[in-house]
Amino acid sequence: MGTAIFVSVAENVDFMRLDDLLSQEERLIRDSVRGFVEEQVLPIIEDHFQAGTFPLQLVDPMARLGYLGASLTGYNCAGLKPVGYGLIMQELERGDSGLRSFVSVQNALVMYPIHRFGSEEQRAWWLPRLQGGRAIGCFGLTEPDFGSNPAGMRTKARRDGGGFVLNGNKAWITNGSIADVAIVWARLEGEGIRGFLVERADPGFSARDYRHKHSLRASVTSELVLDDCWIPEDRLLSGTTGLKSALMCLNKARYGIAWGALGAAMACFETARRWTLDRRQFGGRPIASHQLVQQKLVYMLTEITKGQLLTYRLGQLMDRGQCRHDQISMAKRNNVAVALRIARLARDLLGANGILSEYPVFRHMSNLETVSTYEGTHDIHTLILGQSITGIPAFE
Ligand code: TGC
Ligand code: FAD
Repeated sequence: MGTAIFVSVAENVDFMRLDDLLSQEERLIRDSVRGFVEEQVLPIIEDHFQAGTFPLQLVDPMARLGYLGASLTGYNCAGLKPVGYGLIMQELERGDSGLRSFVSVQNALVMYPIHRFGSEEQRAWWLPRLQGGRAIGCFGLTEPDFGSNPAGMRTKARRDGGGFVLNGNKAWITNGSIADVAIVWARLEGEGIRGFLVERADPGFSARDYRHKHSLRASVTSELVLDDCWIPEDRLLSGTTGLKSALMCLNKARYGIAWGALGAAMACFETARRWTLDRRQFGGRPIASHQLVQQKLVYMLTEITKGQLLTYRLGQLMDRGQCRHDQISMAKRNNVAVALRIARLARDLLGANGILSEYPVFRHMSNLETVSTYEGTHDIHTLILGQSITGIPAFE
């Protein structure tokens, strides 16, 4: 009996038997993405992380496996329910946060806004290309002086003959320089914040990569420059009606991050558990036999399990169309914070070996520093929840 529990915890990090709640299709999705990550991601990801490059060769297989646009319907998209989509994010981030970021951005921040706010022509042109990995997208909301507070954005658009002229800078944009299309949020003169489709070859558009990052190294991060960038009239996402439209996209991405962070945490927990059972100090007993070490492992598994229950329930609510944005904030805030703490504890338990690239924990730990900041920092989600509890916004 003791051995059976031991084995099940080790294999799935599924202490509360969440598997029993998943449909057969969801279990298949989870296992298939896990297999993809083990076979095609883990053997190459560390080299890409060290080199500071995104593994572009994975885009085609991920497209074929249906990960791009997975939660959308029509246009070749898989039409998965939220839990199935979340499991894809979990397993991809078990590999690397940079890979999950790529898929998050393509799904939640590029395909979703085109699907939700675009015209039929925009959907028909872009969605099959983005789904098939023949086009890559990015999402430009943040600016150098407006990160947590995008409402202050300075990027402007004005109507000009049969189109728009855009001016401004977007900062820290995932996939920026490899994107064929950027969803750019700008203040349209007299009309408020709207979303625009800017293409790579548009005159006045350019992208410059950030170099020497210590985090999310297997991901492209760029600054976008819009210098009198002219785009035709049909590039407006006509359904966008203010900052709220951009925030709706963030909800989708934050939901995926809440699942993804658990994948990184599971990888760290599994590594630490194996390590502490093998590693011997003081009289030849495994370090896992010491109470302080067990306490750390218990913390890790408990927090992963609580995080799993949170995301599963969120998925159910999203499926029923009952999910509020403050509920998503709670899951993003909690799961990323515990994942970061779990990664740091795993690094600690591996001792000196914890800093080696032979083990994934330091990579996950440094990635999770970014994940804690993007899509709303930990403290911005604290304030969102504070407002929801008290009715009082404390942002200013
Ligand atoms: P506020 O006045 O509170 O709200 C304006 C309107 O929007 C509504 N709203 C939301 N609606 C849907 N979803 C949400 N999450 C919403 N949050 C607010 C709100 O009810 C209101 O509606 P209405 O009908 O009353 O007009 O807006 P605010 O300007 O005060 O902003 C609030 C705040 C601070 C929470 C918001 O600005 C925020 O979330 N800031 C954080 C910024 C952020 O998360 N940026 C992410 C950039 S993208 C990114 O990081 C990608 S990483 C990609 C990767 O995975 O690699
Ligand atoms: P700031 O807003 O300057 O915050 C700095 C600190 O101040 C934080 O601790 C914050 O919590 C705190 N703070 C700010 N306001 C308050 C307040 N009112 N009360 C208390 N504390 C406060 N953006 C995109 O648009 N698209 C992308 O694809 C994208 N990808 C990214 C990829 C990477 C690798 C990174 C690092 C960032 C990315 N971002 C992207 C940007 C990200 O969303 C922002 O970094 C984030 O929203 C925080 O903004 P900031 O960095 O300007 O920090």
